[in-house]
Amino acid sequence: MQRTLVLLKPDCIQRRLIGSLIQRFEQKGLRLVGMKFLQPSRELAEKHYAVHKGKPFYESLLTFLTSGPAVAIVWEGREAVAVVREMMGKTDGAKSPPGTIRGDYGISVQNNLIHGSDSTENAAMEINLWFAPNELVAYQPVDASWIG
Ligand code: DAT
Ligand code: MG
Repeated sequence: MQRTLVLLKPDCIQRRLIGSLIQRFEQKGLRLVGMKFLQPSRELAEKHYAVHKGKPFYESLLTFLTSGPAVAIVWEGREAVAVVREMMGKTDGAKSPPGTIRGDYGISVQNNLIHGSDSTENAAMEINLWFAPNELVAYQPVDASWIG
């Protein structure tokens, strides 16, 4: 079973899309392991997007991620990293096909509603960055044998 980190970014919260996005992942069969609503600090945003430091959009990206509250979620499931990335669509909302989250709700590159880890290694790092171990809840879903 894989775990992945999802962030519902400040535009998602301001546009009141939290429930719509969470519903998609629930319905897909991913199981909720951790969830928190928080105001990301500059320090946390810098660590989260360290890989993009030096790029032209870096400063603007940090300003955006710290511009308001966000929701951090850990989802678990079979192939969770790839499943979430597929459901998100492409980075640019304008190029994301209908049916994907960014394709259905956005047209911006930067304000693209959601972050999802892009590898199992980065997922582990990002989960560790946004959550303390005791904020992740292990349990046995009663429908596990049906969901796969
Ligand atoms: P993704 O979020 O699809 O994994 P990424 O990791 O390459 O994309 O970039 C992180 C975020 O940075 C992305 O969600 C939006 C922003 N970003 C990426 N490329 C950009 C660009 N060319 N101009 C403005 N913002 C950009
Ligand atoms: Mg990325």
